Amino acid sequence: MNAEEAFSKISQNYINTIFLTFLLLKIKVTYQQVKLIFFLDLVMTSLISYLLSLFVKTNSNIRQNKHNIPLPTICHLEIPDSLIRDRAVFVMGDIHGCHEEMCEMIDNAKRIENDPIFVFVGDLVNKGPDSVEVVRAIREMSLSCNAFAVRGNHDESALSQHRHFKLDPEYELPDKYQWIKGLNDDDIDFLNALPYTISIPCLNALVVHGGLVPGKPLDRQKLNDLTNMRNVIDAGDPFESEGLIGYNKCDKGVAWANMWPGPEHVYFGHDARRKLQLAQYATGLDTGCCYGEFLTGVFVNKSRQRLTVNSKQTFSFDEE
Ligand SMILES: [Mn+2]
Repeated sequence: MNAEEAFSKISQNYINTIFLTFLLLKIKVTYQQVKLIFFLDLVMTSLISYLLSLFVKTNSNIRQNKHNIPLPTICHLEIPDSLIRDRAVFVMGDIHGCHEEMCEMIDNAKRIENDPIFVFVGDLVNKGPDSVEVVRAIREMSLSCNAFAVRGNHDESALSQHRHFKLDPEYELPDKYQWIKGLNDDDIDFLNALPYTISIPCLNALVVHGGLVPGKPLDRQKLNDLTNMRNVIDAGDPFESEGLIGYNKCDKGVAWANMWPGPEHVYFGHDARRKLQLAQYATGLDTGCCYGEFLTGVFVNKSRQRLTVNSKQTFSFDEE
C-alpha cells in the first residue's frame, strides 16, 4: 500500500467512525445538520491528509537514495572511543579502483604511525582498473575493524547495477560495470552495509562522501545529498533548514565545505574538480587519483599530516 492509499483509507475510516458514532448514540439530527457535519468532516480529513502527506513526502525524500536500493542497517555509524583509544586514524580520498596507489598509501601511513585505523571517504569503485581488489582489500581490513568506509555515489551505482544483473537474467551490464561480475557475496554484503556517514566523536570528526547541508542534524540530511552534493544553494525553501539545499553540481551556489560551521571537522571526497579543499571545518580529499593526478590521505589528529601518492593512471576527466 502506498502513502496515498493509506491516507484515503485513514480518511474513509475517520468518516465511517464519526457516522457510526452518530448512529450508535442515536442522536437525532436533521438532514441539514448531517450535510454540514459531512462537509466539515471532509474539510478536516483533507486537511489532515494533506499535512500528513507533506510530512511523509519530506521523510521519504530524506530516506531515499538515487537508485532506490535498500538502505544499510546503519546509515550513520559511530566509531566508539573504546575502539580508537590511542590509535591514529587515517582518512583516505576517493580510490576509484586504484588498488596499487591505495596499497602504497596504506604502507606509507603504517610507516608513520603504528597500526592506524583507515577510513575511506567512499567511491571505492569504478573508473580505475581494480575495483574488485579494492573492495576485497578494504573488506578484509574491516573484518578486524582496521578499516571503515562510507558509501559514495559510485558504490551505490555499482550496487544498483548488481541488483539489476541478479534480478533480471536478460539484463545486460554496461561495459563499465562488467567488473562487478568479479564480486563475491561477501563483497556485495560489505558494499550493501556501507553507512552514509561515520562519526568519530573522540576526534570530533565526521566522514561523508559528498557533503552536508549546514545547520541540519544528520538524521534530517537527505541520503542523496550525503553521497552526491558538492554545493549548497539558498533556495529559500521554508521546509529546509535556513532555506539551504544540497546541489550536486558546481554551477550554482557555493562549495558546501566553506559554509560548514563545525564544530565537527568533516572529511569528504567526490569533488575532484576542486581538488584538495582545506576549509576551517572541512577537508576535501578527492584529488583525482583515477584521473592521473594523485591520492590524498590525512591523519585525523592535531597535526592533520597529509600524505600523497602519485597516480599510475592516465584517464581523462569525466565528472560524475
Ligand atoms: Mn563521487
